[in-house]
Amino acid sequence: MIDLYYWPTPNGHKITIFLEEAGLPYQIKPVNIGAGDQFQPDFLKISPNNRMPALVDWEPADGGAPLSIFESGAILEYLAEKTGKFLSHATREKYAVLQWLYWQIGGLGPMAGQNHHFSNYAPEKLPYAIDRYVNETNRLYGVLDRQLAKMRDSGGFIAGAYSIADMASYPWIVPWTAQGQNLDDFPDLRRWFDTIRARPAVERAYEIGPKYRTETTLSEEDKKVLFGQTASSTATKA
Ligand SMILES: N[C@@H](CCC(=O)N[C@@H](CS)C(=O)NCC(=O)O)C(=O)O
Repeated sequence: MIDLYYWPTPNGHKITIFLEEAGLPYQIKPVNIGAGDQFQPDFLKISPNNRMPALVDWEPADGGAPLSIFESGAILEYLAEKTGKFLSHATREKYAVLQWLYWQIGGLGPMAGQNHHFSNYAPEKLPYAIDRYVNETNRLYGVLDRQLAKMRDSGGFIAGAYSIADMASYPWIVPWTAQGQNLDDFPDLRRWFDTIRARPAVERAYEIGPKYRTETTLSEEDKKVLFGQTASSTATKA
């Protein structure tokens, strides 16, 4: 059995998509990040960066003691290796996927995340910051669209076959309106997005969120917990 420490955000959805696609049994351990659950000492033992998702596999692939992992990319890679699904063992195919997985983790996620922050949550509307991240998100959408155009006749997904690279990027395209983007400007991204959205496992993954969180925007209390964290403020909470 796998315990998934989860809250319905783009990074959380990545892992429920994988688990639903692979049909692995799992139980959700909700981490209400607006209420500060990510600072609970037991959670910090698993995820020292006070971020979800995190995972504990009670029956790990190596047969050893329970294994905990934080960072969504590492979790996706682990689950893919454990199940033999959505990531090839063959060197070229494997790195075709991993380069795009890391592109999402290091590029699309952080840039779109800052876009959400400055466009939707920052108390001041700072045009320079908003333009910077809306434009960078736009550039990354263009990169992804061109890659998907190349793959149109060889599987249609980011690295050809459906993989953990697609599962990582898809949840960050879902809020495209809030990111100031127009999906219709990116025809291959639109095709890919509609294909993934229609997958039954993805539909199931997105049905989990509202069981834990009905509000889709952050309250003022949530913002106080989430924004302005420093080394000393998070250390005292731990
Ligand atoms: N690079 C991390 C990012 C995880 C992340 O930023 N999680 C956010 C929610 S999407 C979180 O837990 N935030 C809690 C906080 O800011 O204290 C990953 O890919 O797992």
